[in-house]
Order: sequence, then structure tokens, then C-alpha cells
Amino acid sequence: MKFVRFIMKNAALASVPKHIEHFSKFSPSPLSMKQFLDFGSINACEKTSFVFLRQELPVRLSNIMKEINLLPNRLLTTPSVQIVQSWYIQSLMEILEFLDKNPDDFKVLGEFVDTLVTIRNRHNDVVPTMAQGIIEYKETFPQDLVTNQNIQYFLDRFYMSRISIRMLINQHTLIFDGTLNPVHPNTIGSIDPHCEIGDVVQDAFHSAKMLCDQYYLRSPDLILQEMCSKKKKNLPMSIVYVPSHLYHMLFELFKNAMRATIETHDNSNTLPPIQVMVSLGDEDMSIKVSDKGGGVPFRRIENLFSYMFSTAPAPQIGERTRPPLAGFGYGLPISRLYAQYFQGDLQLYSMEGHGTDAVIYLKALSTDSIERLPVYNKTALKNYKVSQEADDWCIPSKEPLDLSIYKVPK
Ligand code: P4A
Repeated sequence: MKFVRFIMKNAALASVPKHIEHFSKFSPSPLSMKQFLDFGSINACEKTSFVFLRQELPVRLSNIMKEINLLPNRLLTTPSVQIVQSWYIQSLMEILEFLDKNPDDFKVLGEFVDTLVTIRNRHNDVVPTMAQGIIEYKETFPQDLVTNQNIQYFLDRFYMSRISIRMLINQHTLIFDGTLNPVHPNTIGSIDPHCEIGDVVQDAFHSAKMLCDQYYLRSPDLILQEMCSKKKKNLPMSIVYVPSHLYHMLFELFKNAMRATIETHDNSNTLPPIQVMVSLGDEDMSIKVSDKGGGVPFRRIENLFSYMFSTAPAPQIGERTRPPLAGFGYGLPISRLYAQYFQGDLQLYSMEGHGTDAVIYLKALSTDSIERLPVYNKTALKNYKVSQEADDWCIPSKEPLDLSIYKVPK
């Protein structure tokens, strides 16, 4: 019996590359907020969602699995990246099991929900595990700038793919597990059709403030302003959005702003408040978080979004851990991905010596909020082939240039 299972498992495993080849030839299908809402409204059909997902999930998984294989060998072969890759293979195999099942059988639909939950749990630790892979790589190849670019390109696409796959899984499991969300009865899966931005700002600020008070024994205040360009000043301002995504971004920005504020006003009795401006236009919903925390030199801004630069080894036992407000790890790059996921963005405008403005741009209209998804194609392939070539811009010399050698003799 054990032997038979072993053979079956290996037969399935052996056919995985063939399936990846097949499904990676399809482009992922980006969904709009409207389509997400339709899956969860009155005409919600679990069967339709099932039939869509058993095709779309393998497509999204296979597209990104092709890119994992393009990673530099010395990163691909680290134990951590191997584990992550095995999770993707396992999850792909589990979904493929449903390809020949009957969508009209409600037992099949129930099993599919269970499988999705299993997959979601399996992938919970993908981010710290990949980070471990980067640490292992950095120990052997420190400060490799070309690979920094490659890793940035890959991880932005990999984590965006992951955000999108979890979004699909969350929507299906939340909508079709047969229960209403008791805390937020008006949400459709994880989407709030009337996501009140001001409320999420207050929530995220409150959480960051708790951490800040705990560690520094004080925290800056919040000043929240809301602006609406339209004549109908319909406060409170809301858009169709995923509140947990917005919370994640704001919590990160508040932690950074508080840390910068407190550390630059170390020997002052008062702290300048953190100002938030929420502005709703015809096209954009913009949220600006301003602090007077001294700012960051322009040259360093890019590093704040770099996976390679912000991957620090985990503190060893007995070593002093970093402050909870450190904004440690992948806070900013992943927050930017959440903003970009529905066609928005997150940008930092800093003035060294003064402070930082962080702006989240979201789409005001649900018709513009469409998933932004990576696709594996020739262009993507080309981006992994960027190699050790000379830059096409001069490197500024740090040595003072001796212009006297050019002096024309009298
Ligand atoms: N000044 N300004 C910011 C930081 C400093 C800042 C900072 C020293 C740097 C790194 C960090 C947290 C804060 C800010 C708001 C931001 C981002 C950076 O959104 O005031 O953690 C990595």
C-alpha cells in the first residue's frame, strides 16, 4: 500500500514540469474590483468561481514558477528557496487534482475550499523563508550590485504574484464557507465596497502609537484632514478597497514616521504631530503622511525599498533585538506592492534636515482598480539576463581633479 502511494506520488511529481510548461503559456487574467464584487454578490456562484480558479490558480502559479527557475543558481539552490519551490509544486499538484472533477458535485466544491485553506496555510511563511534565502546568499556573495537589481526585480514580481493568489484564495474561501463575517457584515470577502479611509487611518495610527508608547514611552499626535474636490462634500470619504491592504501600508508608514520623529526630537519635550491628508479627486484617492522627523538623504531613498539592503540576519540569542518600530524587514517594498496591486503606488518625498512625506495613491474608481499582475514572457526573460556589463554613465571620481595639467603654457 505504501509502495503504491509512493509510485503514484512520484508519477504526479514527474508530470509537474509538463503542467508548468502548459499553464505558463497562458497569461494571468487580471480581475477588476467590480468582478471581485460580482463573484460575491447575489448572483454569486460557487461553481463559476471554482471553474475559474482551477484554471487561473495554476496559470498564476506556473507563470511565477518559471521565474523562480531563472534565479541565479547560487540563490536557487539555497535550502530556503528549495523549500519555497517545493511548496509551489505541492500546491500546484493539489489544484490540478480538481481538473477532472465535477463542478456540480457539492462535495467537490467543499473539498476545493479545504484545499485552498491548506494551500494558504502552507504558504504563510514564504516571505521570511525567502528572506532567509537572501541571507544565506549574502553570506557567500556580499554586496553584489547586479544581483541586487535581479533580486529586486524577481521579488517584486514574486510577492505581487503571491498577493494576487492570496487575494483569489481569500475571496473564494471567505465568500463560500457559508458564514457571514460577524465583525464586518457589509464586506464582500476581504473587500469593503465603502472602505472609509479616515477610519483605517485612525486604526493604523492607534496600533502604531501603542507600539511607540511601549518602546519610547511617548508618541506624536495625529492631525487628520480630508479634502474632496467634488462639489458634493460627501464625508466620510470612501472607495471600494481591501481595508487590510490599506491598514498594512498605513501601519508601516506610521511606524516609520513615529520612529523618525522621536529619534530626531530626542531632547525636546514636545513632538511635532504626524499630519495626514486624505484627498479624493475624480481619478485618485491620495493619502499623504507627513512627519518632521529629519528626513532621509535622497541617495538613501531607493535603499528603503531594497529587499537586499533591508534583509538583516535575525538577531542571535542574547543579542539586543531591534526596536519594534524599526520598520524592519520588508515593510516598505511590500507596502508599495499592495498599493500597486490595484494600479496605485506608494512614493516617498523626503527633505533631509526636515522630514518625510509618504504618499499612497489609490484609484478612486472601482472600474480603474484592476489587478496588476506579472506575466512570464520574453520581456521578463530578458530582464533576468541583465549581466555584468559596464554602466553607460560615468562613475564620479572622489579624487580632486587636478585641472592645472590642462593649463595652456604662456
Ligand atoms: N528619517 N525619515 C524616515 C526615517 C528617517 C522615514 C526612517 C531616519 C528610516 C528608516 C526606517 C524608518 C524611518 C520617515 C517616513 C517614512 C520612511 C522613512 O515613511 O520619516 O526604517 C527602515
